[in-house]
Amino acid sequence: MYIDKKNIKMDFINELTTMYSEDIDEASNLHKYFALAKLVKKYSSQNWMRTNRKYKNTKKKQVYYFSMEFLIGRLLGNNLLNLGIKDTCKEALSELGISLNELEEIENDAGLGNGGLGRLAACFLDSMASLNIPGHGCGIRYYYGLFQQKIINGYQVEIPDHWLRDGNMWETRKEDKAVRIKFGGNVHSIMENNSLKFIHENYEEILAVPYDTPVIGYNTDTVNTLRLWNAETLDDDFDFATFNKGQYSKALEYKNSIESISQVLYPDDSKEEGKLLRLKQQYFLVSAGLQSIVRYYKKINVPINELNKYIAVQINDTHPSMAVAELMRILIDEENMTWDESFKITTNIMSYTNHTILSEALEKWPINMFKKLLPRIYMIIEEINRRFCEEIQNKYPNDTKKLNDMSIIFNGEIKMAHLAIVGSHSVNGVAKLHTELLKNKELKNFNEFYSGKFNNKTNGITHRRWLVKANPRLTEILCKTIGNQWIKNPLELEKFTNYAKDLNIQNKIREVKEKNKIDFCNYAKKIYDIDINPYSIFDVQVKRLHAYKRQLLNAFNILNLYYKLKENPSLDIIPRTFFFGGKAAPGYYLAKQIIKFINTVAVKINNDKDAIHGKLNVIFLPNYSVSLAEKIIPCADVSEQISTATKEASGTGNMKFMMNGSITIATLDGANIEIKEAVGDENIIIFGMNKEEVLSLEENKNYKANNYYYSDSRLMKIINSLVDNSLNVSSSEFKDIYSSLLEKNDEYFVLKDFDSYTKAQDKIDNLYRNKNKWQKMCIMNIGKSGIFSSDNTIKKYAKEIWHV
Ligand code: 26V
Repeated sequence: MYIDKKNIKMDFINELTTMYSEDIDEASNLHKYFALAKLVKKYSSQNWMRTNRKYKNTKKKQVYYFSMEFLIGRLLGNNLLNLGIKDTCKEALSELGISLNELEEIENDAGLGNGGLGRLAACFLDSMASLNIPGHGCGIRYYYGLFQQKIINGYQVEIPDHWLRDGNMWETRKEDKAVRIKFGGNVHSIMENNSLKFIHENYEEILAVPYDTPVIGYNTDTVNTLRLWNAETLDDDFDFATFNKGQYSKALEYKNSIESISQVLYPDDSKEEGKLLRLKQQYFLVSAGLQSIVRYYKKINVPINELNKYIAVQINDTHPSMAVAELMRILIDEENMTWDESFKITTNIMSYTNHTILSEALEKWPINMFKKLLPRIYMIIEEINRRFCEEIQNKYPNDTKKLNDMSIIFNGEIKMAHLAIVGSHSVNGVAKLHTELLKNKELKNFNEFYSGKFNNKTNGITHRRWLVKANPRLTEILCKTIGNQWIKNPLELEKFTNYAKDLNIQNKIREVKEKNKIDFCNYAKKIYDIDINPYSIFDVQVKRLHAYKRQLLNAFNILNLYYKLKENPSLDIIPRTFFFGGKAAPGYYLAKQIIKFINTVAVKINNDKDAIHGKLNVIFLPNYSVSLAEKIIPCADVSEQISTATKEASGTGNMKFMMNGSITIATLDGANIEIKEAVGDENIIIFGMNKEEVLSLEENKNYKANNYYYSDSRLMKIINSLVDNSLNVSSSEFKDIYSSLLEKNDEYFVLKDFDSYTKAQDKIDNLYRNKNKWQKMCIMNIGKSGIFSSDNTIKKYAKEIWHV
């Protein structure tokens, strides 16, 4: 479709008139944003229809990415970019006296995810559409996204994220495609035509209504679908009038209890809590998703006993792993297929991605709770497990340890990861190291049992959002230097490495960063009323707050620098601004203390102007989100990726920074290792223990955090400041941090890696002084970042797992 400036102007004015009966002078920015969003959706609607029709007619295999989280962020800028009309639209609006940037800022983030796992799902959707892969998202339409974070007096305060308040122009409600979901009740079996049939009775039935959002591919006609399900009562028209007063409010209570299923995203990404509502959400998602898929294929006359030729389902972490049992239920109970046939089809369809090896995050459900809510699903899991345990016993007779270790049901609990592994044909980790740890450690028994099932798919990020959209200045330099083919084929970014020593390009890269930094300083002044020196090194750690990510290590190094400066005010260091950003799970007390600690350090340092002479500045950016990431990452000189080796499955922020020309300071953890392999040792700063050292300390249990405290006077001073009054807060304020280090023996080896980290930070300071060398490193990082485009990752999923 050809769209020029004239069309856009006319269509936009039309849209404003029909929607609001307002002209440009009258309309608020909110209305202008809505009118533009509606218009952009309209521009994509022909292709959306054609894509769907094509899929239906050709019956090509389609992928369904099942995820409890899709951390999409804003869509306006991204959709304009992928439609190829962003510049035209910007000019058209500007001729009408409207700033596109301002309108983009109006959009609420779709924050339907916690962090890496949810953002990965969003990047994958973008790549699938851009690569013309028939791949759709299946998730929940949470009424409240991840909470908004305010920082009040240094503490995190959570505010509900009412992102749908003003409406959402991108979604379309498809009430005619609703399905029914059954909870509770009881199951009994009868004989019918010589076979056993299962009758589910006395259940409660609710309605799942899909809302579809177009996923527009870049520079292609493909428009895929993100289908998010909304929980509703079956009959919205309770005859309230006939109820007396008491029953009326009871009826409303009932309605609320049903709707609560899609009301709120669980904000915890660290600990499994075992909440009934979460279990309901998970079943709601998989049942709605699979029922609608099966209905679709029956409608287009696909033989259901060949469903595996037509679909692939990716299970994003264990959260949707009940998909295995739900598909079995549909095939057996509703399509009258045999167990064996159903199981073969199911495992052929399903594949599972693991995103964490932290044992506290592995999902387990108490049998009693599960059975009561999902009696038929429980029966099916029991049967899957019975057959699986039989196989284990056949293979390893008399090995009870193995049997207990591998069983799906054990000790009164259902282990969802085991269900996902048994019910899938592929299990993948998200970076080389992570997959290796799964295969040789955490899931060793399973890997031995199912040789060939385990594989690696290193994560990726969409370079369209994280480079083209987030960093237009760098994009322009890249296009002028190596052409624009890299946008379609990100591996072509490699060509940029030929310019690593080109002084002219080095200079341009430096200018881009400087301009981005100045923009950010202006933004920070406007939004937070803070002054930042754009000529300082921007050192950035933005990610969820978690002990293993070690924001504390970063903060300790800052305090150390501060104490050094106090002692020697003429210490020669390059001015640095340390940025932090990230949310803590509301119930994760230690993580919240770390936020308060960072803010306390910030107050202390930023207010000590005499001692610091503008050399140190610490800023905690509130409410880290996709849209804030898009602003801060293009300004970063230094990317902090400092998790304890073996704990970060992959990380994806690391890739976003690299792509924007930041230098990474990193441990040998997750995808950092692969970034190092790509850029070479001389273009990344590595420090700290490697996996062998961490594993050996963990296994031998011979780490003594106290020794580091007593033998390193810097650490002693820093740790003492947690509990004396030197930071001007109550001495009990940080007692949990203190005890996590000295009494609980520093689980994540902050003290152990401290010395190595400070040296790595000194190295950064030194390197930055040599402008040419630094710029050369930046160029190498940008040039080598193409392999971390999610396009590459998705191509591997498509070829090796989905076979599409
Ligand atoms: C975990 C849990 C635990 C139980 C309660 C609810 C809940 C909700 C979300 C999660 C997700 C944690 C897993 C996760 O986000 N992993 C991250 O996945 C990224 C993408 O693969 C990866 O880059 C990060 O290293 C990994 O931490």
